[in-house]
Amino acid sequence: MSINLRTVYAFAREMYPKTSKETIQYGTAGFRGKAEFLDSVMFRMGVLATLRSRYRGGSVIGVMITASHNPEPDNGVKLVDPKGEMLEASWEAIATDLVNVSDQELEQQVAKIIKDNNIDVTTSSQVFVGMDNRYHSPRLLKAVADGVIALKGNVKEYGIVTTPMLHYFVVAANTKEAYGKPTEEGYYEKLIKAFELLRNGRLENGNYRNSIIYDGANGVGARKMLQFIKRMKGSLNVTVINQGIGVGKINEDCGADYVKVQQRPPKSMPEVEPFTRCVSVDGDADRVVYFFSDDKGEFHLLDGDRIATLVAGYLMELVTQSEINLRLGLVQTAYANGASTDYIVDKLKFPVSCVPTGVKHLHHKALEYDIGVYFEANGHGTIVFSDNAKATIAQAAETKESAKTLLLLIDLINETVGDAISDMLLVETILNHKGWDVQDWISSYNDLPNRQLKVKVQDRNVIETTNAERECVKPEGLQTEINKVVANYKRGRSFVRPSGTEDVVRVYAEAATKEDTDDLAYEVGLLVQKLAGGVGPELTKPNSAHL
Ligand code: 16G
Ligand code: MG
Repeated sequence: MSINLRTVYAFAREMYPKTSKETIQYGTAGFRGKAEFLDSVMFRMGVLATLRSRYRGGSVIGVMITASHNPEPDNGVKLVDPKGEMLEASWEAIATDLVNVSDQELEQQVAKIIKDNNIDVTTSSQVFVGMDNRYHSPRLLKAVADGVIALKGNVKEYGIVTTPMLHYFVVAANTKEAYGKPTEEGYYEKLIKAFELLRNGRLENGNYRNSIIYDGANGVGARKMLQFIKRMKGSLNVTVINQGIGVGKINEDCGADYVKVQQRPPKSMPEVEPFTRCVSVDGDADRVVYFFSDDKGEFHLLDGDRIATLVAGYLMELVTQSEINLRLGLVQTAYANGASTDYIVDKLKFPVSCVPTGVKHLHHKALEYDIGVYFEANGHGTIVFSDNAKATIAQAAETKESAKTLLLLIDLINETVGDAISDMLLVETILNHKGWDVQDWISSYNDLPNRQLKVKVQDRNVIETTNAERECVKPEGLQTEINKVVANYKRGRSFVRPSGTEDVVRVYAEAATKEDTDDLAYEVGLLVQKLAGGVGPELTKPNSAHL
């Protein structure tokens, strides 16, 4: 096969010219921005994925077109490496250079990547592409596919799928189906089979009721849940709201991000009995949070930290009962509620580590354990099992029921990346086994009130952090000022970091009371405005009482 790099340039100039002069930054999870500026980015990512596939000996590379929890006009691209991880960090810089060169420099830049990485362009390559249900996604998908074709690569289009489904397809194909069949049906089959075996015909147990309200964020997670329901034979009664079919914009006033950040139910929430279990996923269904309202109408959130502690506690029980010796660990980020960390360290005696925001960091760290549980507070997470763990559990399963359960859990969990639907089925399984309702679950510890704010600044990159984002080293003096403010609040904790997905600085605060938390967040927000070049309107003080 001979490759003519002129084709790349010709395609780019004719069909995907670079229209934006602004430098595009590789964010927390790939490139994201207004859809109208992304055609050239997508085409180039098709090119890059093909090169990456050849670099990795022809393994499948995934490209997912989605802007996750962002509003509808945005879109974005996430690249998936052969084992299901996010694109290797050293290639982020390669990707950034490639999207930022002019059309005229493109051919030369591609040649440089080939040379620098010793890529044999005559070998075969395979790229899987999926997209969310934004109206501009099909156009962008075509751009990715053309990028692959420009380099004579093979492309397989999966159409509308969740991000975790695409990760699953990539891993399934690269493991020669040892992980499952790389088809949509294969994915449903694997999860539903494990889920139903884990239910073992017992649909209700103790306080656990077998029905749930599911907020699909008007995104792809809604459509796929409807597919699950068709195939589940009543093992779980799911009512899907915010289906995104006909009415409702993706993530608008609904979905996991809205529920978590606003700390309230989606706007379209129907009237339900107090303590009804509700679940929200985000626009591409890789995050999940639970919530309910009590008999006084008060809202309660069960976020990623709650899921992490529930899962970690349960896995620990099963491992202990199975009398096997495995290293368990939980990975969190600075956003983890202080109360959850205390609970897991003091009560569950589970080792915890803290890493910077973004799945790539959590996933990587979790791989250091035999059973690595990782969750972000925003509901993004999963569990990874080492080969040693899988072999040990399989052996114990010959004699121990608890180990058999563990084996089925491994099948239910999408190890390749956080998967809202798989995580939800996992939580449902644990609650069912324990006979718990939401009240039992939430009573394990009390969350510290917390608040997040966004601050607009001239250039968010003036903020630099260390110590897993818990400390800010630049601009100089900001951390010292934050420390002074934090010291005035009981159980106060606050940190600031530049967002990797939006042009803002994020402020996180927690403290003993809601009022204190709001005050602390506001004070720190003002410090950021003052010391990091704030722009835009003066920050307004949050007020929980009015939420
Ligand atoms: C992305 C990340 C998510 C992280 C979020 C933070 C992946 C697949 N997703 O959605 O893990 O929590 O960004 O956004 O890594 P931020 O940088 O804007 O706060
Ligand atoms: Mg997402």
